[in-house]
Amino acid sequence: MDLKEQAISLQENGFIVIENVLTSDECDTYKSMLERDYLLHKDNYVGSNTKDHGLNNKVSEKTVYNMHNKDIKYFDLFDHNKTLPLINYMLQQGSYDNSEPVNLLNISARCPLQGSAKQQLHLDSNLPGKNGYPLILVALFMLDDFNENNGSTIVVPKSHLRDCYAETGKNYDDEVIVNAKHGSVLIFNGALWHGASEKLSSLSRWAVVLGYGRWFIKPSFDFVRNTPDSIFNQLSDERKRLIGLDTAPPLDEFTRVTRRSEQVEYIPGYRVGCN
Ligand SMILES: O=C(O)CCC(=O)C(=O)O
Ligand SMILES: [Fe+2]
Repeated sequence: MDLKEQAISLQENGFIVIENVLTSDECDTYKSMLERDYLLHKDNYVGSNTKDHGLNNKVSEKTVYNMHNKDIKYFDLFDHNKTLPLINYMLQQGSYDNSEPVNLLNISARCPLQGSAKQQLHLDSNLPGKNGYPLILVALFMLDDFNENNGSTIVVPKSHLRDCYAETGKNYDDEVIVNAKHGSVLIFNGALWHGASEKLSSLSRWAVVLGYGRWFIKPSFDFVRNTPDSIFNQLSDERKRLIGLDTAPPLDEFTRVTRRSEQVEYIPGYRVGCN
């Protein structure tokens, strides 16, 4: 499928699977980086006490956040040439001249553990989709095989066109389990109902979950402040923009009066895990 065909399929069904994006060696490399980063940082995560159907309860999964500030190699996923052109195309549609910026909003990875329950079907876009332009797209890189036993992601095709949320705890007849080989990427509209299935096996199930959005949507973390100099100094301008360093609001009217900036913004001095 060429990009236009992929875009049509994504628009119609709300998701698409692209196979063979990563080689087995690349998957292994990223998995060992994630295991390393998880062990390095997990003891310092703050907990969450929000009431959100358990989605923020991370006791039965390994999670790594903000990979952009841990290893520059993760950027090769962020701007992968088999995924980013489609994401940019979809998320620029309808903006002025179809050309306003797209940037990462969420950069995380998860590995549910054996016994991890089926996730509540949910949206990642905070707003049901109904016929509008997509606001957020998620690229879920499968670093392990996804199958019925291994907590594959469940989607409800075309649910990004509904104007409501999935009911709490309800199973839907039109749920589809997305089984695919490691190295595949599931790209879905943030308004699509989805969630990981129950994890029965003890095998690893790492997924890198990247949320991309239109520039005016708030990211999950403050990338302007949480990127270390050692990484910032190696990034191309394009990569700096991809983490939204040109779309953060200005401090005040004496600093800048446009919401977007010609220059990237950056606050130096951040040290990962030392705050
Ligand atoms: O890991 C998955 O299959 C989906 C994860 C997800 O939807 C989420 O964490 O928001
Ligand atoms: Fe999600």
